[in-house]
Amino acid sequence: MKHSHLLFVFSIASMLFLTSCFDNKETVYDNAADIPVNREMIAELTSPPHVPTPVGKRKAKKLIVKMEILEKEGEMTDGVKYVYWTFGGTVPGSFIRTRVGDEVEFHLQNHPNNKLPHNIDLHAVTGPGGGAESSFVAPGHEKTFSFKTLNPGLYVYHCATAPVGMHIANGMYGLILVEPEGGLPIVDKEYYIMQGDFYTKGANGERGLQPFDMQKAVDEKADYVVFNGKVGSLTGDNAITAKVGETVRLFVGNGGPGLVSSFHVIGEIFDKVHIEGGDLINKNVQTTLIPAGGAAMIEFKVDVPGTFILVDHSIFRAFNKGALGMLKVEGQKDKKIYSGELRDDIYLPEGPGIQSMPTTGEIVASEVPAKSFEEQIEFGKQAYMQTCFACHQAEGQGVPNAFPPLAKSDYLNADVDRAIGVVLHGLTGEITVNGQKYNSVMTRQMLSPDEIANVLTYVYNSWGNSKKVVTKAMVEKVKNRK
Ligand code: HEC
Ligand SMILES: [Cu+2]
Repeated sequence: MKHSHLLFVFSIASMLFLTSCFDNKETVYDNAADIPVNREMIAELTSPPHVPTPVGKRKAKKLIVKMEILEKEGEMTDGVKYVYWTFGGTVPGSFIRTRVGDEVEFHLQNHPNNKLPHNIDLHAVTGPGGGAESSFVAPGHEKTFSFKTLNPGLYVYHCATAPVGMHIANGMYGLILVEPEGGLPIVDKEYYIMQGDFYTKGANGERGLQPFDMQKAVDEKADYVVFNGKVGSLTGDNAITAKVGETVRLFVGNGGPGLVSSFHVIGEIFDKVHIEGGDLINKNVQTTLIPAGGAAMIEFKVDVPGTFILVDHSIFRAFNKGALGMLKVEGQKDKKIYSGELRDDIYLPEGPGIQSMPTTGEIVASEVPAKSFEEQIEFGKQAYMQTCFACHQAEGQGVPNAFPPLAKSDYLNADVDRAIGVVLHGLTGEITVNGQKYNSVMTRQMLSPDEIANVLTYVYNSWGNSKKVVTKAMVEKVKNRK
């Protein structure tokens, strides 16, 4: 009897407990301005390509953001220096993660070593200048203002101090995310990427400290178009990563100042895109347009391993100006989704006659002959970069299973006449280079004897090869041999 009595009391208690839980259930506010904030919290800020912890189910808070402006020298690409103006020391600036209803207390600090005043316009702010009017701050000062996040979405922030274009061009932009009530759906990996265009006095690649070029910026003739402030910020060891089967969310912004981005990931289809960073979701997208001063949230599942290249599909920007990144995916292959190369057959549309690789036909020398060893190397390098490079690669390293290496090639170094013959007549059939078998076709290279001598001298004197000098006479001797 006693037992059942106890059970009864217990069940009443738990019912009361449950009811009180339901009473506490989220009140839905029609107006985000009415969402109450209770506690205070220091915002976690991260530098690209990282993002802070998702808001999840947390309640709206008073969120304290401390952002320090730093003017500092950095590297645009190898040997090219640039003085960046930054929010938080990086381009783009620190990522700010909030939720709807947060009351953001923003502290903008201008480091005393800086030379200029700055301010901040956050597109997530409802108010004059997006905060710019209240945040204009001189070096050695700190300005504070606060705002309530009313609309969920992914927003750009940037400096809006005159000349505005110049402050943005120097790297003063970043992203602030306002998550909806309850947070965005959970994914496995999240990354922060922002495109920007840069204008330098010297042309692309010109070395040294490069000052900002106002005229090029006005003309929108960018020397560099990059992700995350510099060439190579997301390539090689800096690549972002994921594992097969994971879901990835990219927070992609475009700081401009001048160019619109056609954001694309080679070999991946975006399952979902929050267009322009808002609520509207488009599905199954190949390339999404990201306006200057705009953003997009991009989600996809990675199904197969490999290196997926992130580009602005205005493609010269990717391959000539720097707008190229990498997502490296590791895991099991899935032949159902992607087979990989199945076979490589020789395709000769002109008929079998071409297989003999004709050796006749005069080639007119296109250049004055080299007068010295140095000139031979110089001309040879030019010829290499124009013809051989496409297959044998910049450092002569070749491509596994396709193009044999010329760097430290035992095949090359063993027999100079044979190497001359390869360039003169082409090569087909199985060969072994450094222990690896190749069975492919190198077509005859349309070069004059002088050019062949130069290019082979360059190859022999590069990448650990045997330092032979090849002369025009040596090439003619092989050519006239029947
Ligand atoms: C279109 C691609 C292509 C181009 C362009 C090309 N090669 Fe090759 N090369 C090959 C292939 C493929 C082989 C291997 C052929 C085989 O399997 O029989 C090869 C083999 C060679 C070899 C012998 C193997 C070795 O690794 O030592 C030499 C030497 C060579 N190429 C030099 C050159 C030079 C110099 C140029 C530029 C003037 C050049 N090639 C341009 C594709 C190319
Ligand atoms: Cu500024």
